Amino acid sequence: MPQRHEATKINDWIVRLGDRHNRKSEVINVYVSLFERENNMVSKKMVAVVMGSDSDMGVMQSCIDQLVSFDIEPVVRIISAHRTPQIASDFAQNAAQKGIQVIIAAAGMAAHLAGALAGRTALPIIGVPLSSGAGLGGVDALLSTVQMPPGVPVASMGIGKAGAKNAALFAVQILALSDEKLREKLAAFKKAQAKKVIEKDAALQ
Ligand code: RP5
Repeated sequence: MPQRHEATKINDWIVRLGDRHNRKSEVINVYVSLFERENNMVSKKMVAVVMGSDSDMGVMQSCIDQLVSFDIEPVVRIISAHRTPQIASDFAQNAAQKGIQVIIAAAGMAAHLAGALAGRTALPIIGVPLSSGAGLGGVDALLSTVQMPPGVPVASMGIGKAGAKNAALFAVQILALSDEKLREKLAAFKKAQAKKVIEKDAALQ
């Protein structure tokens, strides 16, 4: 049975090939997903974490770390709905064909990234509103992310680090619907989390 890194290399190669032959990659990606599932592997590229600026990385690292703790290595991109709108549009339009199943989009200030991506793909978009130094403490980004018009949903998390971590967990929950290994990891995560609270309570008694 091939090791995980070998399968990842094969997957990368197929995606590169797929870029050249467009729709063929959709079919190939289905086979890669089945192969990975058969071998209890989590695909490297099932989740994308996109942020509006490198200044968002300080907070979004916690999202990436949370995904990695579930053995999901996300595609990480800096893409701005305002500064690089064409790249944002191309990214959203090509994401599904590259095997991405969930997109986490984080931005501060007038945060249009999650909504702009949602307008260009049917993949589930999880929005993370961020607080930027020049903004209104993140409320500006929260309202921009959460108030989507009917027909173009974005699952908005809370502001900042808590929202970033929850975005990762929400992505895991979506993927876990069709992945038994992830379901087991989620159950273990919840159990460990509960244990910590119980221990803290016990320490006070
Ligand atoms: C948003 O504007 C970014 O997501 C970031 O939170 C904020 C400020 O960006 P920089 O000026 O730091 O690049 O688009």
